[in-house]
Amino acid sequence: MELRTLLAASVVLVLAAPFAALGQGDLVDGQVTKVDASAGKITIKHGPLKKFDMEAMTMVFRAADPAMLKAVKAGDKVKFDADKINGQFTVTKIQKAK
Ligand SMILES: [Cu+2]
Repeated sequence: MELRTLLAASVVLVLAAPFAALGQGDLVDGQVTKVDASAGKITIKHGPLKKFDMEAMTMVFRAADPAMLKAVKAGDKVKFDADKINGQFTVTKIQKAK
C-alpha cells in the first residue's frame, strides 16, 4: 500500500514537471501586426528571443493551434512562446498582455 502511494506521487511529479518549466517568465513580449487565419500564420513584432538567439524583430510564425488566431488580432500586445517545429518557427502559446 505504501509503495503504491509512493508510485502515485512520483507520477504526479513527472506529469507536473513540464508545466512548471512553462513559467510566465519564459514568455516573450510581442505585438501582433497581422493574423492570417487561412494560412495558419501570425506576424509578431517580438522582443529578443534568447531561445533562438534573435534580436527584436517582426516576423511570421506558424500557429500550433488555429484557435490561437481567433484569440488575438492585429494590434494586440501579447506574451508568447515559440518553438522550431519541423523547421518552422511556431507559436506554441500566446496570451494577451495587459
Ligand atoms: Cu524573430
